[in-house]
This record gives sequence, structure tokens and C-alpha cells, in this order.
Amino acid sequence: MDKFELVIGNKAYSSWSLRVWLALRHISVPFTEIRLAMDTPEFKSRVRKYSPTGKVPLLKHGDLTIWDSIAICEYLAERFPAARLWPDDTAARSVARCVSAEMHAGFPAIRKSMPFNCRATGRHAPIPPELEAEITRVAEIWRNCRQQYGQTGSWLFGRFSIADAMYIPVALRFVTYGVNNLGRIEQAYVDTVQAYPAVQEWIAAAKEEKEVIPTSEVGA
Ligand SMILES: N[C@@H](CCC(=O)N[C@@H](CS)C(=O)NCC(=O)O)C(=O)O
Repeated sequence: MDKFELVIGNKAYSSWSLRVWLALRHISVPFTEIRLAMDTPEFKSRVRKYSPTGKVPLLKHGDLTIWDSIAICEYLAERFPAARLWPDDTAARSVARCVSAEMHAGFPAIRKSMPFNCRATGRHAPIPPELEAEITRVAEIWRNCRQQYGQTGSWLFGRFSIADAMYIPVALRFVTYGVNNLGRIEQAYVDTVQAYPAVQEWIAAAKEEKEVIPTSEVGA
């Protein structure tokens, strides 16, 4: 099989990179990681060599280039069915796709007011009503998925799935910005995320990074 190359941004700041990295790690296929430091003078020219959008993440597999996180996850799910990156049950799979799409396309207030910064804790973000509403919706998604589909494990649909890859960076944002008024089920999900070895490995690597992007360092 052709080798996989994953182009990512800073581990400290790139939530979309984390999502696909987690999916790749889950299927246990070897891959080469190409890390491009974002917000630097050379980032755009370097990333343009790989990506038509000038954004990360991007997966190269042989001649194929895939430049969007959901498309990368779907590709991996198709190529590695044994990894069961989506739930087996049709209804659960449809819901998993809905909540994944909701994350991929939505939650602008969370993204804007709580920039991904997995090295940091103890940060504070003002919580205007639109941010509160999005936090409430995320909590509702986690609670509903765990209650309806999560009986076989501690992830949203029991086993780890693409839906978890999508929401893990949100859980880490809640840790960074101290969103701790979650219900018992949702907090248990955050605990699952924090205890996951792949997440711990990513955060440890992020802590080794030297670059600082001031616009992502908020709430100190
Ligand atoms: N829709 C894209 C979003 C990718 C994206 O926004 N990536 C950010 C990093 S998390 C990026 O490349 N930012 C650098 C820039 O825009 O210069 C996906 O799902 O992959």
C-alpha cells in the first residue's frame, strides 16, 4: 500500500489537525507527519505546496491529496473498514454523521471565543449568550449520544468513532477555558478524552513546541 503522509499545523493550536491525526492513530497505519508552523512568514508558501486551500490538515496517499478533515476521515473509514470508524448500526451511524457535520460546519462562537490551545489551562473566556447556547448544544449532543448509543464503551457511540475525533478538541477547549458546569454524563466524556493515551501524546508534543501564536493565546 502507498504510504500515508499527513500535513498538520502546530499541535498546540490546530484542532482540525488533531481530528484527523486521531483517526489515523486509531486505524494504526504507519504515517509520516509533516508539521508546518502556522502564522509564520513561510507557512502559506509551504502549505500551498501541498494544499489547494492553503490550510491544514491534508492527507497524501500515493497520487491522491485530500484537503479536508471530514473527507480524510471518510477516506480512512472506507479504506480501513475493520477499524470501524463509524458505528455499525445504520441509525447510530446516521446520527454520528449528523453530529460530526454539525461540528464541522458550526459552533462559530466556540471557535472564535475559545481558540484551540491544548497546552493551556486556567484560561477564562467571557461567555455571552451565543457562546452559552453553543456550549449547551454540545453538552446536549454528548449527553444524547452517550445515553442512546454509548452503552458499549465510554465514547459517544460506545467505541471510538469519527464523532469523537470531531468533538475531542471541543472537550479540550472546555478544559482550557474551565467550562466545568457540565452535567455528570458530559463531564465523564471530558474525563474520557483527557485519559485517552493518544490525546495525552498529542498534548505532550504540543508542550514541546516553541512557537506562540498570540491570537490563540486568550483569556490568561
Ligand atoms: N474545513 C477545513 C478547515 C481547516 C482549517 O481551518 N485549518 C486551519 C488550522 S486548524 C488552518 O490551516 N489555518 C491556517 C490558515 O488559515 O492560515 C478542514 O476541515 O480541514
